[in-house]
Amino acid sequence: MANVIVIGAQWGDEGKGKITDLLSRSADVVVRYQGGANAGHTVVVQGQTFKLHLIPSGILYPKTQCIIGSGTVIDPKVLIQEIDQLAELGVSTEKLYISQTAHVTMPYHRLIDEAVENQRGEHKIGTTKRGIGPTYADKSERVGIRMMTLVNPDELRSQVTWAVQYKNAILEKLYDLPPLDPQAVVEEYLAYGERLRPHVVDSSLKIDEAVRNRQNILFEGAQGTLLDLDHGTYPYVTSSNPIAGGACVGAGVGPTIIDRVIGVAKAYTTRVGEGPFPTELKEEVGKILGDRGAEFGTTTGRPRRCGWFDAVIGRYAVRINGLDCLAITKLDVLDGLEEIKVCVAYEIDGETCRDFPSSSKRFARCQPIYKTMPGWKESTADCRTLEDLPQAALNYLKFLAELMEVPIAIVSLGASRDQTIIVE
Ligand code: 2SA
Ligand code: MG
Repeated sequence: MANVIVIGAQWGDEGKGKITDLLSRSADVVVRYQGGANAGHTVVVQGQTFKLHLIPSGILYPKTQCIIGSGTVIDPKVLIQEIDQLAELGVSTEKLYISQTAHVTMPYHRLIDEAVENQRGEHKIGTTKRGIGPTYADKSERVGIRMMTLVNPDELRSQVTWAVQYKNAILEKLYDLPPLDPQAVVEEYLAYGERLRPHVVDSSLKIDEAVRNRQNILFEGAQGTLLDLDHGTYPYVTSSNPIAGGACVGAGVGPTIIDRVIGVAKAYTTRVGEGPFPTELKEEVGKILGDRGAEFGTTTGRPRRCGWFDAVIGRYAVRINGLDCLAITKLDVLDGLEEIKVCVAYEIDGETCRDFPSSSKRFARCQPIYKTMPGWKESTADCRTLEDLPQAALNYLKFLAELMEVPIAIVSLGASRDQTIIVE
């Protein structure tokens, strides 16, 4: 398997969880490199369903080391809840490592995230309100608290006391919110530091050890390409770099150790939160996709907006991430549709455009140009090879691969591990 990056090729929720779960089987190390408690994947253990936000699902394999890298932001409260949840199910977190240089989400980050969203009115982003943007903003402003401080009581006391006082002025003056009690925050976070200390390491060094031992490393992206801070639909993006390039920065490795980049895309498109979405279907078919695909956010439970597959953003994801191949998920959700549309280009201001416009304003004016394909009546849920698929489904996949000029390596037809076609 070698060293592989798995990224979302759309707006997140592409089903990366299932694909990384499949690949985790042959991984020695799984690394999260960006994002925080805004991510979410549903995991089924011993028939019990539960949600992970920060810990990679690779934790379910006893031998796999899981690393939460430097480029992530960590809400210690959420992380400890996840560790406790796993312990209740008898899953050990002994091999969970947290980067000492990752930044810590503080109570004021969550408050400010919510307050800014409320103040933005019609300009709101539709964030998950998990404090992600404000935590990354503090990192850039160089007033953030890092994991190495969280686990050092003396440093924590002095830095957190100062930070809470600094933020209190902002909370009161800008957002009309009551101040936080610095002492109470210090006590709360001292306890978190105590719990998490055994997990905190120099993660870049830990990953380097694995590289030198020729172990297989899986870099697991959260969110998706179009939510990338630099290359997504700004300002309707998250505050980190989910794209493949983000893996090197966020994990602390050089690009030369990466062997393969896999993009995960749904057989249609979804988006949660605000922002332009050219192929969005607000009527009947969109509702069918949402119902059949159970399209609700794992973290916030918000209904996801649904639409047809957009090959313009698909090609963009291939370019921005240097994708070697694609995993197409949830093909089964399209079963039974009379016809299926694929956006092959946009019309913008009377012109045809085949490339993703980097201006969100232009993107918002794009009208999809569709190719309509016949659907299939049969259920694909039990197909295990490409030959098992109805001809129309196979044609659909072939057309997507042709448009994006990369091969499709994996097709997923349902949530369970065996509902998968691995293309030889
Ligand atoms: P934030 O909270 O600052 O990162 O939000 C900024 C934008 O990024 C979007 N975003 C996401 N989109 C899809 N899936 C995400 N993860 C959760 C999930 C979302 C949920 O697993 O479904 O449960 O609602 C995710 N995280 C961030 C967000 O919608 C904003 O558009
Ligand atoms: Mg998700």
